[in-house]
Amino acid sequence: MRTLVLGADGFLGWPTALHLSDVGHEVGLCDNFLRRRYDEELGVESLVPIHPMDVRLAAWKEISGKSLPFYEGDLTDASFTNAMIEDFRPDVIVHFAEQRSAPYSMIDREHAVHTQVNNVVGNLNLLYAIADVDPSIHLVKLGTMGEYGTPNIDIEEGWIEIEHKGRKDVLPFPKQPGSFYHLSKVHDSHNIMFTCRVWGLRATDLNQGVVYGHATRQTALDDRLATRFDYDAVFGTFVNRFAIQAVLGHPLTVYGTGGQTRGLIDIRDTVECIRLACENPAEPGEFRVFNQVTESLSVADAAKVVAQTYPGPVEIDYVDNPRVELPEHYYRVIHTKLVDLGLEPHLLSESLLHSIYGAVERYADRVDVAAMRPSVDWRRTANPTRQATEPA
Ligand code: NAD
Ligand code: USQ
Repeated sequence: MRTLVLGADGFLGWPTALHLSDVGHEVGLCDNFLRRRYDEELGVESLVPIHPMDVRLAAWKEISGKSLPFYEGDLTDASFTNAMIEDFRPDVIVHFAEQRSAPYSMIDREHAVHTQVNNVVGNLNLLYAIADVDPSIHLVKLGTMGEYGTPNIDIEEGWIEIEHKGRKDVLPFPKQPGSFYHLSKVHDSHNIMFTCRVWGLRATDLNQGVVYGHATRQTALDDRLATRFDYDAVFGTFVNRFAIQAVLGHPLTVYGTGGQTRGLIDIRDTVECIRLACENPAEPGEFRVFNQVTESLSVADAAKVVAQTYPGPVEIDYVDNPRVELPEHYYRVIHTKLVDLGLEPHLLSESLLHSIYGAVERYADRVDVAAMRPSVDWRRTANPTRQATEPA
């Protein structure tokens, strides 16, 4: 199977490319290194040192004997996107290549516009390129559980049967996203669904929960194969951040009461879910949705799991929530489709001990404590003197 991984220099794209290569896919990679530029903009770095792409690829060649072609370019450049797909001729495209931080998208107008243009235009160019070059290519697209928000009913896998005024239909599950980033994913989902319905494309939208963990079987083989480990207040996600705070002996920063619940998934399960989606493709014309989570926990309960599993003392701090989100709510996610395909999930308590604390202890001296302080507020106050600026 020829598999093109877009966003292959990122936290998830790199380990996924290695995992698929390891199990026998002929893998091609694409990235424009935008994520590395966000680090420069924000003045932060991955906790675990990451190597340049040429070093990563040379290390994988040395270890596995496999050469992976790399396409450097930007999906918002339509001619680059078309040419890459024409050249690589994939059976399946795994699309990770987006701006993925909710706080980054909420910094100001400039960052909201950048997020939506980068994500929505890149994805739209990709849909056109697939339709132009080979409509039978299966698109595996990373969506997010945050597209659904936190409704007071069970969250189905993409579709819900509704009875209204005596008539029934199966319709897309309602979306109530919580940031301009999450909104960009909803826009993507609509564009993909439309092209499946109208052009007959085939796609799997993976509504993934918050990913935690760091090492996969392949990235653990050599330091040069390590993937990034973000912990700052803009790109870091809460479980990995809590693990760092525990190791450093700093209080875990639970926002608000911590009653907000999220779907979670271990990075080792992410790479396996992608394999399962690729190897069991959607039918032509089908827009398929999987909820890619393995368990749901409130933020406060996740902090308790960290406190229980870390061998040292752990303090929990309840800080003002900089986000606008429901503090307490019902949350039940249906997530059976990937398990039906064979996924055997890891659970958070076991994962923390497996790899996260070890990685943090090894690189604890690289932590910039100030970078973990919440810096982006969701609320907006009127300011008629504010000047619009253009993206750099
Ligand atoms: P990441 O930022 O580490 O990786 C994304 C990669 O895409 C980066 O290397 C970046 O340079 C590249 N990229 C961005 N825009 C591009 C463009 N226009 N052209 C080419 N390359 C581009 O993010 P990640 O954590 O690996 O997440 C990957 C995907 O999974 C994202 O779409 C994200 O929304 C989704 N997701 C992530 C999580 C999570 O917890 N990390 C959870 C759910 C969904
Ligand atoms: N939170 C804390 N303390 C912290 C950081 C976050 O309590 O120090 C809380 C937030 O208020 C939020 C929850 O933890 O309720 C999750 O926040 P997060 O920063 O860990 O993750 P989030 O912004 O939701 O985004 C991440 C990824 C994104 C992906 C999403 C999946 O960055 O790419 O789409 O997880 S989901 O949340 O299911 O939408």
